[in-house]
Amino acid sequence: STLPLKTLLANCEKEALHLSGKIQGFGAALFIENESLVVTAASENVASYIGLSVSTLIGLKVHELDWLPLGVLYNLGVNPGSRAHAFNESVYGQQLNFRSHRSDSGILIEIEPTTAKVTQRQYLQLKTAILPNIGSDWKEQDYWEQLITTLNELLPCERVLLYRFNEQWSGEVVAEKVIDGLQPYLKLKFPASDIPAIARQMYHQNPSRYIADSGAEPVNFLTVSGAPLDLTYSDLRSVSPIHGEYMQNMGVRTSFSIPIMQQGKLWGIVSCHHSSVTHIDSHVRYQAESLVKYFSMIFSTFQSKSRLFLLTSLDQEVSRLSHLMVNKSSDNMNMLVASVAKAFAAQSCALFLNDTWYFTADSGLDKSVLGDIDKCCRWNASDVILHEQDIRNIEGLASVQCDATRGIMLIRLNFEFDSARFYLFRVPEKQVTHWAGDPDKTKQKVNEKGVLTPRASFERWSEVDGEKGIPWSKKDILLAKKLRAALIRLLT
Ligand code: BLA
Repeated sequence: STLPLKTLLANCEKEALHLSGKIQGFGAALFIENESLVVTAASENVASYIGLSVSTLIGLKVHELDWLPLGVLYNLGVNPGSRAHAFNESVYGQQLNFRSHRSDSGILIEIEPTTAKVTQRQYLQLKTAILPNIGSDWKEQDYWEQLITTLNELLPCERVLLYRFNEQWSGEVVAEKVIDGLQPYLKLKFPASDIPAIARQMYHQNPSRYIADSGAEPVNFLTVSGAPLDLTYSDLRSVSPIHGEYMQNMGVRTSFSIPIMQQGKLWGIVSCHHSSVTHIDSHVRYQAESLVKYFSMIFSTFQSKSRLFLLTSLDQEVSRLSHLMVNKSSDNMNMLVASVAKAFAAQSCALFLNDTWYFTADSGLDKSVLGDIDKCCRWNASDVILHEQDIRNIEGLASVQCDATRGIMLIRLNFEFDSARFYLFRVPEKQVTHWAGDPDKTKQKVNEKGVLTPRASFERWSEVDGEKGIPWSKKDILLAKKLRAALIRLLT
């Protein structure tokens, strides 16, 4: 391609998903305008569900629809995106699920056939299954696996997986149930561009996304004005052609995904796949949504507990380390650098204090290299804590040739006078990332609209990097901040 990668990725973000002007054909929809209480839009297939054609329906007033539960829906539909106003009604002998989504301009009504019934008792069993038994001590992996196992019982899919986002929005499959004969995705990573921000944002508005058939022709949603209706809250919204292609490349015809929110942020998604077209009844979908919401709550409690536990253990660690600083004898300082290196899983540590350097012994740290690094970093205007997996990314240090100092963390204890600072170093280590297909977008094709097309292979593709130190974790950075705060008090 001739377009730069940045432009290609930006083009992926431009697709107005909510203005596709089409729906999926497993249901039908109509729209009643607020001001006039008149039907101003309907999907081309609406007659097959309620016996009225688009041309008959458009222009009708709400009271002329009183033989349908629509009037009721109109009065109830006050809660955008809510499932509270979804219910079944038999029309011409066919059991239909109706749901309404109210917006400022009017009310969107969606209709789809329904057969399945999940009983309260069955649902209670599923809810119980995702909770730890009294007395058991579940780790995060146990919570994840139990959720996926439970959903696998509810949903008629060949694959159910839990996908967790990382900070840069790429993600990893952390739990999976998949039938024999399909390639497992467990532990594989997927690049952020597989779910563009514009698609991730939709999960903040919708409790799930159901794609009934990635190969189906969409159905036109006709409006009086000719302008496409906003389908943000629609469960029937047509599938992005790019994503339809992605699914086909993956061998998936039906997919159903549910967001997992934590503290208002998209933490991950549950994704279910089937290789042939499989209908997932609206009631089963709502139950799955509800179960995942329930899980999100339970898991958020678990995460808070884990975080509290981590903070407490870091405080203990900091108190143990800072105790050595009470008496700044050189014995104590030598002990301190050794203990700090250990606490950070760093191979070496250096401390500059009162015009003196203290080093971890036998750690391969070259004092002249350290001098060069310090000359460059001590005035580096970044935050009080500076860290890199590869020291060569720091301006002025691109040519440092020393394995002992590849990963670096600088903790400035005393920023203003620049008189006290810690350096932590990690050696390069071989790190392997397993991707589902080569994530290098520059190798992918671009379509006629200048939009990147999805990759064709999801085969395990391993990226090996032996040049960097192990990444500095959130826990490392938190420890650095806490240690700094404790030591500063002892310096003044
Ligand atoms: C949507 N991409 C999605 C969705 C998922 C993924 C889950 C939401 C819709 C759904 O549930 O199917 C990706 N699905 C995954 C991943 C796994 C999975 C990572 O099961 C892991 C196992 N996609 C591309 C490129 C573009 C792109 C290059 O690969 C853009 C140029 C776009 N993805 C894209 C779009 C959507 C999407 C536009 C929204 C589709 C829609 O809602 O209609």
